[in-house]
Amino acid sequence: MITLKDKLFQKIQEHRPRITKLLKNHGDKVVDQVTVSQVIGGMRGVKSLITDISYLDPNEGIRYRGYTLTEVLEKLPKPEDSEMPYVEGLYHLLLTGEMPTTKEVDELMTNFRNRRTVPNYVWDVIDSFPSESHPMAILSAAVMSLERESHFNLKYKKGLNKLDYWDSTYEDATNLLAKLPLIGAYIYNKLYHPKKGHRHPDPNLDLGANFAYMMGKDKPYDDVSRMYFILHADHESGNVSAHTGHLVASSLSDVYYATSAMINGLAGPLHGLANQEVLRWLQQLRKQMGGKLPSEQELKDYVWETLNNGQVIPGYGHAVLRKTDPRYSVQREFCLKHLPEDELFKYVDALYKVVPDILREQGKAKNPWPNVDAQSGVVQWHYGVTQYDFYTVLFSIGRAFGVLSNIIWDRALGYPLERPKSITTEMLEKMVEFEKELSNLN
Ligand code: NMX
Ligand code: MLT
Repeated sequence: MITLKDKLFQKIQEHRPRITKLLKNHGDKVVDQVTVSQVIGGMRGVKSLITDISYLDPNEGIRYRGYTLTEVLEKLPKPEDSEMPYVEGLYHLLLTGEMPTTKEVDELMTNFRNRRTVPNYVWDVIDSFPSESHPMAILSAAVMSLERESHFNLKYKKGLNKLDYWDSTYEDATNLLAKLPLIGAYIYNKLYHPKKGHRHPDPNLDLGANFAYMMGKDKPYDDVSRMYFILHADHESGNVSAHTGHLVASSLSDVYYATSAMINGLAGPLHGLANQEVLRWLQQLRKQMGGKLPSEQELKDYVWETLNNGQVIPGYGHAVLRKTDPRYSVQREFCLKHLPEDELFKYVDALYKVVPDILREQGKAKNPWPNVDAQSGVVQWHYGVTQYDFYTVLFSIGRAFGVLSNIIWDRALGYPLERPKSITTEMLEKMVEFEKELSNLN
């Protein structure tokens, strides 16, 4: 049977001439122009990265390899009696652009199981952290400690042909992806259930179900995990975590360095940590309400109070999206089906009705609609994962699938070291002065 790696190699060979041709025949073609606002404003919207793993349309939301999230969730093979597909199948889709067959997913599950043993020194690293440490700091360090396992590094030192970089990168990436859920569950148990101890993985379970098992959660938490990892897997290449992973790997740092860096980027409240912030903000409101559901006016007052204090509304707004994030909608549908009476879900739903109008009225945010983080914590909370500091660890496990798929392809296509050019404020000032003088002359 043809393995995922064989199929990936076929795809790589098919793709390489496309990049060579673009560079050779059209290398000087202008793709985009850059304005002063973009130079100062975080390069927003500048088309200067390439990825084939996913694409984010501002109005439609994310597509993985051309498929909408609804299609991904419908078409990927699922375990029996489950609503959500195998995460292993997503990896196949992201890497090859093809929906896997059930047989291919079975093969990949075995492949993942064979790679998931975590060396004991990683548990020691995690155990050595004080219990007040943030789980994202622990996760980043745990991934970093695994760096000594890198095949890429070993081979590079021995002398590696550039055309073969992708191969050992694939090995490193797949090893890390198989281990990450175990590391996440270990951090959870260590920080929040130290007396229960750590469960060993169940060899019969797929990645999502095993994660639920190791977290000590019953059904449907397996589906929640699969849904969570799949929804967070990729958001094209410009977001902080994906971009950081790509940037670090572009210097040929191995995937352990790159993944640890991407985790660090995700740990900021404007990015992945927003899911934690949403829950913190909701709990504050809940406390203020003394247990009763807020009226529409009370909700509006709370939102305005946050804005008037110079803070952002967590879970709302986006650098690219201009509509409700489809990742929000998928989770909302899940909540409507499984937890329509959940108190926090009611809060979130009520906020959906008031926040966009308020943000529009305030007139600052370009996108007044909710993003993925507005819903995700509520689902976790409902199934007993109430330690919201942990939510971004879940985001990281999912995001690693997209970031690592990208890094494998970066290496396969020989993309170079990333090194944009910076200029000084004085240079910008001189540039605009010159433009002014020119227009005065005309
Ligand atoms: N609440 C209040 N103000 C906002 C919000 C919001 N949710 N979103 C944007 N703004 C403000 C923003 O702070 C900026 O203000 P100022 O001019 O004073 O600097 C202004 O609106 C213009 O910002 P935008 O161009 O609309 O947004 P930008 O692309 O700079 O930032 C986010 C995007 C996502 C960082 C921003 O919308 C935000 O801070 N949202 C809340 C945090 C959040 O939910 N982050 C998670 C994003 C998804 N993810 O998982 O990464
Ligand atoms: C993401 O999933 O990375 C976020 O929505 C942020 C982004 O795309 O900029």
